[in-house]
Amino acid sequence: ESGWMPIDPTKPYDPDNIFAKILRGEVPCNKVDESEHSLAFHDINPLAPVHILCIPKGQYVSWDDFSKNASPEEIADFVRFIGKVARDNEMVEQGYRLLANIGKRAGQEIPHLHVHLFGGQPLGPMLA
Ligand code: DGP
Repeated sequence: ESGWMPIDPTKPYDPDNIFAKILRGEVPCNKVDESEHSLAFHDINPLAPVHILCIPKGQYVSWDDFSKNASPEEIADFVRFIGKVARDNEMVEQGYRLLANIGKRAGQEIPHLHVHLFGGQPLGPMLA
C-alpha cells in the first residue's frame, strides 16, 4: 500500500478536499456536464482516452456515506447523470467501465465520492 495516500473513511467530510474546491469554483476543472445534484469533469491524470469523474454535489465521503445518507433525489440524479454522461460521450456503443475506489485498501485519494468512467479503448480484465 506504499505510495498511496488513501483516505480514512472514519473521518468526517473534509470541506477543504480538492473536489469540494472544484464544486465551489475555487479550483478550475475541465467540466463535462452538470445536473442539479451532480458534476462531471475530466480526470487531471487520464488513465484511458476517455476518463471522466462524476461526483455528487453533496458532501459525501464515500459510497457508504452516499448510499446511507443521500436523499432519494440525489441518488436518482447521480445514477441517471452517470448514464447520461456515458451516452453523451459516446461510451455506450464501444463499452466503458464505472469504478469507484472506496476507502483505505482501495486507494481512494480524494475524500469526496467520485465514480470514474473509463472508455475510448479496449479495457481488459478487471484488477489485472
Ligand atoms: P481515486 O484514486 O479513486 O481517489 O481517484 C482520484 C482521481 O482524481 C485521480 O484519478 C486523479 C484525479 N484528480 C486528483 N486531483 C484532481 C484535480 O484537481 N482535478 C481533476 N480534474 N482531477 C483530479
